[in-house]
Amino acid sequence: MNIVLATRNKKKVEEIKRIVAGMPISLYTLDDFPECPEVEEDGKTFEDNAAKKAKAVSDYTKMPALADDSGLEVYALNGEPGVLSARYAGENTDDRKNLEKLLNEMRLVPDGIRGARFACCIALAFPDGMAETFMGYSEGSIGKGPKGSNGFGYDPVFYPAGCKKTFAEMADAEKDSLSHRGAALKKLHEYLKGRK
Ligand code: ITT
Repeated sequence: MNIVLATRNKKKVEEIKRIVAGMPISLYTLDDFPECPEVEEDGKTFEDNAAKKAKAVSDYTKMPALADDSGLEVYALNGEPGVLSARYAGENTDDRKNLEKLLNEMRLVPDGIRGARFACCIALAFPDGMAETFMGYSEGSIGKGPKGSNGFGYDPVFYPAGCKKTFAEMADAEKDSLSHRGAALKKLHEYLKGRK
């Protein structure tokens, strides 16, 4: 199936491309559709935002489109930053500032209650308006300082459950086998197999 990846996050593109490498998919990106309009992410849930992005891009390109809406939910912060993960430190922010803000908010939170999970919703929308969503989670905890330089976003402070390394200290394949994105895309794979 030919599918357009409805994301402008280059790190997500990289991860999604390598995870779907074995699936019956040929991926296009928004670089192939430079005029494609931006979509406002105003949903309250990962599902709302992923479906909105996928539908808008499918509508514009007239092709099936796959979107990823994801983020970090920290239990001691009542689920923040959640759907606002990309904009945690403000509108014109970046990964470094978001990470700094998170570590600052967590500075008084003791070991033992620093639990968090990454969530990822993958949405696949079709030109006829139909859309499917697939959720994936990765449980873990937040470290006290950044470790490692692989990956992106909050990877340097996220220790998946039972691991002594952060996502940013892992090789690509190791992160993919434990990640929220890997889990959601596995469900997409099952769905695609069932469609044949
Ligand atoms: P698109 O909407 O164009 O896909 P975006 O970066 O705005 O790109 P989101 O709204 O889904 O995407 O925000 C996701 C944010 O959550 C991302 O910027 C990271 O800060 C964080 N995040 C998601 N997955 C992550 C991962 O695997 N590792 C680290 N941080 C992640």
